[in-house]
Parts: sequence; structure tokens; C-alpha cells
Amino acid sequence: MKSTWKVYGSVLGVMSLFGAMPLPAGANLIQNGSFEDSIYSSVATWETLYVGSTAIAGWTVIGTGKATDSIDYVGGYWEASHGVRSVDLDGRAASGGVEQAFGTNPGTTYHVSFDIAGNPDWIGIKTMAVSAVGEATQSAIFSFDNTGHSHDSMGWTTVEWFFVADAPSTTLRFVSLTEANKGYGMALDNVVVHVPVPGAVLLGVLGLGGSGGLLRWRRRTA
Ligand SMILES: [Ca+2]
Repeated sequence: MKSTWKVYGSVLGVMSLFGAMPLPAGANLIQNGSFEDSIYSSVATWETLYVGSTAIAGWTVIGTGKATDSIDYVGGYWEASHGVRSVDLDGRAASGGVEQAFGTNPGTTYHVSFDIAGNPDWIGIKTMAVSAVGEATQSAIFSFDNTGHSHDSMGWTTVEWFFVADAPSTTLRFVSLTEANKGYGMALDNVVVHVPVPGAVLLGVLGLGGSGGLLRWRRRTA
């Protein structure tokens, strides 16, 4: 594990040199990436959405095989990162996820960014996988330690990931991997996907994966 942290340290070094480089503000290829639009005119606290739900515009709730898998669609219960709504990838005593398909050009690199935090009703490590599913599946795992955070101070952190499309349509998936205390998972908001400039692609190859001591990061490709 020691070597893993050495690699991580060098990644942070690269990020410190280039982390301030702005990415282009191209059109977001994701519909309703901030989860603001839904069938609900108001969400005073939260609504639990089960597998198959399309209550959040553009998104489908997914799970890991159980009919009870769910997410929580969070309104006023805690501060959002963008707008007033976000999701908890763990629903009612169960894990879940969300997915959305969008058109892609095979061979093109896509930049994915999103904001993560953790359900503050249980303090600990929240973990999830982000996947781009085309002909093959590319994925990465992100964790967030919400120690010290609360409903009014979620500690939202922007993280980034890149994938290379291999099909004319790609499904972007976010799935909870939080094992302890299911029901208190990773919070997600502000999902943006666009085609970056070549310099940003280089940063992705180097391993740009977010910043901050709260974030532990590793990448895998399946
Ligand atoms: Ca939002």
C-alpha cells in the first residue's frame, strides 16, 4: 500500500502545478445534472426513490439486484452543492444508484465532473463507483470521509474523471459502494460531462482526480 500512496503523492504534485487550469465551458451533455428537475414541485426533506424510478428528469434509479435498492432525492434536508436538490446514493436502508445515457462519439475523450459529499446522519467513509458503459465498461471509485461535516456544512468537493467513448451511446452510472450503515451514503450533485480541450485530456491521462485531504482516489479500468 505504501507504493500506492507514493503514486498518489506524485499525482497531487502534478495537480498542484496544473490544478488551476480552467476547463472549457462547453455544453453539458448530461440532462438535469444538478437533479433540480423532477416530478416533485417541492421536496421539503427527501423522497426515497426505488429501482426503476424516473422521477428525476433524465435519470433512472438503479441498484445492485434487490427490489428494495433505492436512493434518496434530497431537498431541504441538507444543503445542495448546486441549486437546492441533490441525491443520496443510499436510500431507505439500502444502496442504489442513478444512470443516464447520452450520445457519444467513439474514440473521443469525455471529461466528467461532479460534486460529492456524505450523508451526515452517519459519519464515516462513503464510497461509490462511477462508470461509463458503452461496448466496454470504464469505471473509477471515489470515497469521501464526511468527518466534521453536517447538514449545513456538507463539505461538497468537486472531483473529475475522464473516459474514452467506444460506442455511439454511453450510459453514465453512479452506484453506491458504501457498505457500513446502508442508508447513509454518498451525496451527489452537479454532474457535468463535456468534451475537453487537449490539455485537459493530458491532465486526465496523468491522473487528475480532484483535490483535498478528505478525498481518497484510485482508478481502475475493467
Ligand atoms: Ca442540485
